[in-house]
Amino acid sequence: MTIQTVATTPFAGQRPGTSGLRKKVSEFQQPGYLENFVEAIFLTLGDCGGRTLVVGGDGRYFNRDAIQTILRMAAAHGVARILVGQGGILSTPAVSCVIRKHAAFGGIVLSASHNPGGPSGDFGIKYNIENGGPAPEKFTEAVFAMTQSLSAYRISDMPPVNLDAIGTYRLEGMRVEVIDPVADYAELMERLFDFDAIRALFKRGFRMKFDGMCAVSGPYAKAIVEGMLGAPAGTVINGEPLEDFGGHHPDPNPVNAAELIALMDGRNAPDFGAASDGDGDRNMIVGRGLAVTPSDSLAIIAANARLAPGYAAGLQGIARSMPTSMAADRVAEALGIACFETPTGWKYFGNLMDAGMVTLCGEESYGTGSSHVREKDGLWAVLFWLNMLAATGKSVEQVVSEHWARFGRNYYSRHDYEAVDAGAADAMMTALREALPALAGRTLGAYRVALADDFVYTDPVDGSVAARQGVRIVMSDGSRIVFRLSGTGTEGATVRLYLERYEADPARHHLDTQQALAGLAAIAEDLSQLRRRSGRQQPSVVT
Ligand code: G16
Repeated sequence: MTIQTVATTPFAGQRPGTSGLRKKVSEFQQPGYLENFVEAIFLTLGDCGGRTLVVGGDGRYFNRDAIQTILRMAAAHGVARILVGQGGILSTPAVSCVIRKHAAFGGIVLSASHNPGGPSGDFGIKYNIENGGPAPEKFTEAVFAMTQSLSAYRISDMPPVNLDAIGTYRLEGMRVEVIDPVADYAELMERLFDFDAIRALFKRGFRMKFDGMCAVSGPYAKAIVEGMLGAPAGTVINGEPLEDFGGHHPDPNPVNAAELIALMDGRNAPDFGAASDGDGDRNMIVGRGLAVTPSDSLAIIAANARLAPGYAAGLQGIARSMPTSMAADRVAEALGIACFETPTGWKYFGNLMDAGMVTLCGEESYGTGSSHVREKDGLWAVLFWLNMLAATGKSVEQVVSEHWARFGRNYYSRHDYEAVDAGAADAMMTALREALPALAGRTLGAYRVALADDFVYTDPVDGSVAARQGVRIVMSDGSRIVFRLSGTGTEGATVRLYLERYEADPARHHLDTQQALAGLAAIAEDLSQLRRRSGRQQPSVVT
């Protein structure tokens, strides 16, 4: 075995987005494309001698090939020990858990999350730092800069490692440990939640369906929900990770998890439904005939946190991304704790959690999590809900209605316009930004604008500033319209329009969401001319 230095030239467009580098598989398959990005990570990390790294992915097409390449490059860069999930599988929260538990230096996560997989789908790669969370922008920008000046990468010619057999291998002086992808994570979950109470719930005949969407969370849900918690076999559906996710779009929202929604809307629906995404960090919570919005889920978990043993001491604080509804803010106020508003991207929560300023974090994009790891965590959220239902004996619908009755309801919806011409999307954002200074104080429909700006975040821990994080128009009653461009799409631009309206009166808590938000949607269209500019008469996806 020898270590080779291979000449290369930079590829354009290797700047990581909201969550790592996500591109079409075909782009990643170009000779040197993955290698260049991985080389840039290693060069940014510096001396890797004696270090431990974690590697795993969501099992999508190209996962195994990418892992073998990364192992050969890690060996060439002097990494001492590398932990790999069996079959190349590790959910994103499990990577975070393993990094923390084994005091690794960091980890490489291979996933394009909720984006479709397969040869014509997407692939992705990101680096997580030693706290288990996504690398901050300072690091990702350094990696990008490095990709633009590379002239060579280093790689060993060692043979492929057998990823399917748990065990330890030695290659080029590097120790490769193929580990059980579920064990460390399951042990952590058992410490956080009241497994006895959940077991008793299932014993009483409680019925649940967990949709693994043919992605990574199937094995975790089977081991924990069916295995450790005693839910009947068949509780987990679409539980085998497939390289193309069975052709599905593994994004747990009511549109993409239509099979689960139909089950939960049907006669004889189970008591509880849940789904997770490609890499296991997103979640959707569903009651009978009711999909809980992620923003509500965060607020409800926060309000009931003490029911779970791992959170019995209370919360330090809550953080949500800017476009996420303000439902959690009301809970934070009632609990007398801080609520932070950050840009979109889980990486922005890391500092707050490390500093002990927040315990719970959540995003409108079906992401919820806590400081138990430094990623959002789909199955964790599902277990939190199970714990809550077991402890209260209430149904999902009851929990949600009672929450609205106590705190009021934040009607909320996101309209996505996908694969829009990038120039048209940029022009729309530029026009909106230019219109902002004249908006404050104006009356728009039934609303008066209290604040109109392009969100700027100053991290309270390290003072770093993230500007241009989304145009927001906040009305005097707290209703909001937010526009931003997605940082995770791989085709053209995805325009996201977020709408939110607060309703205190319980008599008006059961309106149709889109109707409740129609006035704000009309204002948003007037301001942005989104339909004309995008050439679309309606959004591609409404959640
Ligand atoms: C990633 C980020 C999330 C973000 C989401 C959507 O999630 O980790 O913080 O909310 O993308 O981002 P955007 O609106 O820019 O597309 P995931 O699950 O894709 O890793």
